[in-house]
Amino acid sequence: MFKTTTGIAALILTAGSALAQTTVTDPWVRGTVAQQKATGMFAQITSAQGGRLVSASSPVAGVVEIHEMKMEGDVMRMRAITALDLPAGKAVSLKPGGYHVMLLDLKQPLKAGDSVPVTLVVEGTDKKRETIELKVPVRALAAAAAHKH
Ligand SMILES: [Cu+2]
Repeated sequence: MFKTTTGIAALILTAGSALAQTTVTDPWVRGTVAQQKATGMFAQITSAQGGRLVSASSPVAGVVEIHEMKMEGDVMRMRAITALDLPAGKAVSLKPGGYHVMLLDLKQPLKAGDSVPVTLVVEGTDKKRETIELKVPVRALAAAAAHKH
């Protein structure tokens, strides 16, 4: 009896800590206009024990990539990266002009007030993968910081 109880408690503890590993705060997606096929998702991501954002997906986009912005000469360009490092306990900002999750091949325009399901996969330093399901609100397309390829 005692052994069984201990086993269950240990399992619950393990599951609980795995879920709490990564926190995503203030996620949002930039709204799009008709015919626009790509947009960015932004958020603050904190991994308690450290890890890497290794993939993202969303039912509204045919392709989802992790992007960084880099100066090439005097032109700011974005490119896909295979993973985004999340140092332990440090909030990493995904924001316009910086890292972002790129939603490509959009199936429909995204309007302010909508919410978009996005799944993030974070690989911990122990190689365990954590899946984070988000409902991300869409914010109006801002005039500043146009997001173009
Ligand atoms: Cu991008």
